[in-house]
Amino acid sequence: MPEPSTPVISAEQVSQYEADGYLYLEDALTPQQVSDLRTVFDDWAEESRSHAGPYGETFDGRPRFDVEPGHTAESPGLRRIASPIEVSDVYLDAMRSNRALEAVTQLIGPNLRFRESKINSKLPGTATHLKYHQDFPFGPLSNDDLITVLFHLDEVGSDNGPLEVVPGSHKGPLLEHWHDGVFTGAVCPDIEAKARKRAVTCHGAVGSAYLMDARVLHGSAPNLSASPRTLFIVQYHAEDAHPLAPNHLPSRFDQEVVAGVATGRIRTSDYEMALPEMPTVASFFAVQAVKSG
Ligand SMILES: O=C(O)CCC(=O)C(=O)O
Repeated sequence: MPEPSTPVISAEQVSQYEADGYLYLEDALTPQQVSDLRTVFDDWAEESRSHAGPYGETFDGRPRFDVEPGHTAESPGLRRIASPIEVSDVYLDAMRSNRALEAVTQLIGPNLRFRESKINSKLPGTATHLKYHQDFPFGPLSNDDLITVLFHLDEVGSDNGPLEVVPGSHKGPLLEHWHDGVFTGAVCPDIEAKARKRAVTCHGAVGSAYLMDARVLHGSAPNLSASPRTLFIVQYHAEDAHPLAPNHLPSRFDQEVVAGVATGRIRTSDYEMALPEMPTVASFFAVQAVKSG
């Protein structure tokens, strides 16, 4: 790891993050990390061929490996791996040590905790997409210094289902993710339609990452190409932000201090929102599909 005196991001990049709510970081992972992470993922994708539906088990008893409807041995649709750090030391080590984590210390302070991790995979020809949402309403904390880091394990272009973000939306309100008494995990269609007009697509090289404020409105389209799109996604938050709702991607590493020290303090920020609902299915891909049509 570079010395603290060697900042990973410049003052301009910090200002850009504050204005837009997200930042692109090259070389967030080393080539060796990418290669190791990919090898483990490819084995999991291969293994998924022998399962007809979601399988494996997480900390809270839900399936760890989620496959999309239509998944078959011939045409596998592995779309989500919950908490891969619990079943792979390669993923655990990458969560604990990467350049994006150092950049996060520059953005929200030196003391950080880990919150959750997952892999979102869009294999070629799969239909899974993500409706627009903010991450914070899924897992409120006492303050909103929560950053989602999306690591690219594949090159991401405009047609393999890139992340779409709405610049500046982190400065707007926390939006409603409950509709007609149901936690859909998505904003309402009207808000999504307007947001899409302002959204930018997040392309990137293998090993790069996007750092995204958890209040940023975002989603992503299906993969229409012959190239996979695999993201390793990790959330880090300020050490003095304490959870106010159960973690929907729980793991035994939840709340691990991954940078700096434990201060024993609580800091609050001023916001109001509805409590989220814990999913009973394998992932929020399924929640969004079932509950918002
Ligand atoms: O996979 C993606 O493109 C977006 C990830 C995301 O927004 C999520 O999983 O909450």
